[in-house]
Amino acid sequence: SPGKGPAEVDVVVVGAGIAGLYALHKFREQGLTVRVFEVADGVGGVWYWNRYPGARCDVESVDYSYSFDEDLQQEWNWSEKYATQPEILAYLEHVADRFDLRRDIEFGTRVTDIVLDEPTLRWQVGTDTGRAVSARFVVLATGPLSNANTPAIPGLDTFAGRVLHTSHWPHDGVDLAGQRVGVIGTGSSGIQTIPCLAEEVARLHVFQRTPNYSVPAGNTPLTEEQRQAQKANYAERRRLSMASGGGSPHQPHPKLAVEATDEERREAYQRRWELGGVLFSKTFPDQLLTREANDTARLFWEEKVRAVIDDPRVADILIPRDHPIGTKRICTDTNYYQTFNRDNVELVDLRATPITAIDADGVHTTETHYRLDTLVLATGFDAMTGSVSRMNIVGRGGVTLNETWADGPKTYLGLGIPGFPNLFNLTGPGSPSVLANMVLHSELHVDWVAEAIGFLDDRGAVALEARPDAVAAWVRECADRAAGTLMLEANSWYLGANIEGKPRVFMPFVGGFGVYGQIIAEVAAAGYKGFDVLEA
Ligand code: NA7
Repeated sequence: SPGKGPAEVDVVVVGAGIAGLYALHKFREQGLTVRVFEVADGVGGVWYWNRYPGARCDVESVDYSYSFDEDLQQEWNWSEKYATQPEILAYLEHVADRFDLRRDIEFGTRVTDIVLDEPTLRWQVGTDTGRAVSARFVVLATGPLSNANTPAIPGLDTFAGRVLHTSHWPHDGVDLAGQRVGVIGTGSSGIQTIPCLAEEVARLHVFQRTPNYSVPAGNTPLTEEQRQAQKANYAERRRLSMASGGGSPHQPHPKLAVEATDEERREAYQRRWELGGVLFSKTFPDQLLTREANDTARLFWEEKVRAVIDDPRVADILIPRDHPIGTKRICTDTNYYQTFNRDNVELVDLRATPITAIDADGVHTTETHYRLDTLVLATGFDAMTGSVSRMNIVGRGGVTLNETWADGPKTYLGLGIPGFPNLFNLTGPGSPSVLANMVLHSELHVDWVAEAIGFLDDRGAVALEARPDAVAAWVRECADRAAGTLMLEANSWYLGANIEGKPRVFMPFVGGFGVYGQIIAEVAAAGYKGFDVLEA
């Protein structure tokens, strides 16, 4: 509330999700004063908000967990291979308690303004509760997938039933038994929730605009024996993850897909299929590099999926044709395609019959009116820049970050922006971001920022500020690396393509998590090459 808490700190952290919690812990251990502002009433970030039925992580729980504390990783017991949202939230609450984090977090508080005081190079941080704090450093831990996208469908606000967004699911749950329910959206969230909703509701209409590739998650409970084996091997598992393409320890096949024999390919895809989940898109190292390699994976996938869908016409609608497999994040599911064999589920192909409007009773397409009691929006996020762009961030000369990024986000290493000294954006554009394991990525970024602050303090310097030439070179490098892959062939949210009017820029660094970690470590070791070190 206004007036409470310190008026000056070393670091303000925005957001108490995975990155923000670790940032608070790390900086505090370093002897810095830290204040965290969080909109929600609790910790957890996306795992606080995304409570829809079936919400689960698509990275294995043993990997999608903090590595910074050996006792924590040895003592926490994950119950399943892929943890559910409630379990991940319980874990993050445990971390908050264990490291006594809550005393420096102000909940229910949205940061609205972050304004540079040029003479002192301090940041003035303002919030919607009236609390204001001045800080030397600002760390944005607002998350790349946190700003919900609600489609502008005419009449949406006239619908008489309940409208639920997957990322703002009611905390006390919803009873949908006996209802006619519509789901708009078939990305990861839709694909996870549709099989669960189908079992609960009387009738489910799935409104699909673009089909996605989904692979069975292969989720299973973990036995005590499996947990012990994982824990015994944790150090090696982490080492491999930190050096890997995406932050998990699994290695791609030693051959290229185009070099392997038919039999080797089938075997490799089959093994990954059985392993389950997103790693299918990384079976071979060239799978996202050439169409020829990609097609081998796509055709294997299509055969598997067609085999479980009863009606071939329904299968035709569910199979993507617009993009190579893996160029949008692969979805992972439990019985998604089988759900369309149920009598109470109907797939509506919005490519053939687009939605024209919503009225009090339901959804109109060009062909039919669907009467609904509840409408579920699984329509995703204004990804990577959405949450940052909602804050009024003002740097040198009164120039805002939104003005600076009007043609798309431009950074040095994802971590530095000229005109915005000592402002660090975690896991955002210009870093591997959503292409990597977000927990290890958050740790990598927080550790880098902590070391940078230590570097400044050791030499009595005031600030780090990225140089424009370094930004230009990094932006070019990111674009060149993306252009060398198939990633530009999909209208994905990596490119901002899901939000009308958003500049089309491929935002993540595609060169791999391990490679990126090396690059930012080398920059630090070279005395923050590409940054100006500003002395008092
Ligand atoms: P996504 O992956 O962005 O999926 C959103 C879905 O909503 C997608 O199928 C969209 O179709 C659909 N959508 C969005 N707007 C509309 C309108 N106006 N009409 C019909 N359909 C629409 O979000 P998720 O939440 O599923 O997943 C995001 C990430 O979170 C995921 O990759 C994981 O990493 C975690 P479209 O493809 O645009 O035609």
